Amino acid sequence: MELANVLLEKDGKIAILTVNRPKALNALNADTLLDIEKAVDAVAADPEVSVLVITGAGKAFVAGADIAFMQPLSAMEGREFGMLGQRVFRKIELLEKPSIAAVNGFALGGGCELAMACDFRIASDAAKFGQPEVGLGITPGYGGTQRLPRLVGEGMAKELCFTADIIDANEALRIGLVNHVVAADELMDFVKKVANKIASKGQVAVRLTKAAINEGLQTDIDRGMTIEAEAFGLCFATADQKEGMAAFLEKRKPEFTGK
Ligand code: DAK
Repeated sequence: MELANVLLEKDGKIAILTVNRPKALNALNADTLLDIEKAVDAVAADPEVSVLVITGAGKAFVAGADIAFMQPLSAMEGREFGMLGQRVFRKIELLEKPSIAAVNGFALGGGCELAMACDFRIASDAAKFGQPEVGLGITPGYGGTQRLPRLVGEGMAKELCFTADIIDANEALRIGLVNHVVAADELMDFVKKVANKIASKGQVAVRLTKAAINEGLQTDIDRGMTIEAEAFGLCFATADQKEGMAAFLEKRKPEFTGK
């Protein structure tokens, strides 16, 4: 697959999507968003891939939506650009495989929002996060007003969005925006270790767990418990459940097939 603004590589069961416009700090224009979408579609359709990792080329993860691209847009074009980004980010969020953002540098505006569309984030110690939109006279538009408060709480999200402050990786760790901070030259190895650990488990169970958490967060606890019970029940129709429990009882490692 030929993609001009994105690299897509496979390393065993992991797909690594690298946003690759380093001269513009990987800023997202429409073509880049469309390339990300094609790459995510390819990952969704590839039975050999269990985990998606998203990172950026050079010193940025993604420095936001492309300001030069957006500046001349009409209201209707702006709406279309907004809907494109929301569609791509939602596709990542709903992907039936876990996704990890390997945040190697600036994750600002749409870049922070792209990282938040992933299931969780692991940052290098060089990473920086922020929602600088109000400084440009716009609101966060790719989920910043929705995903950030769900992740870090209302007050912290409001402060970050209202002030447009840029925070470093350790502050992002402190407020729960990222799960780990590692040295820059160890980032990809660390992320791959976590991804491989996930890939070694029963993939139907991982997928159902992701869906249950995502759906449960949008609903009340009673409905959430029903979603959980349905997911749990469904596992008993899988070969992975038979294998996982048999392997435990036989004191051996399970050999999951994802079926
Ligand atoms: N867009 C376009 N170009 C960018 C860019 C961006 N977001 N960020 C950096 N670049 C370009 C710079 O213009 C520069 O290009 P040249 O001058 O070399 O041609 C090159 O990348 C290198 O950047 P700097 O020279 O500025 O590098 P520094 O290390 O000095 O500074 C920085 C790094 C990340 C602090 C700085 O580049 C910066 O502040 N960048 C802008 C960050 C920003 O404000 N990002 C948020 C963008 S707003 C919507 C939904 C979502 C959105 C919009 C609409 N709808 C629903 C409609 C999202 C909005 C955003 O993300």
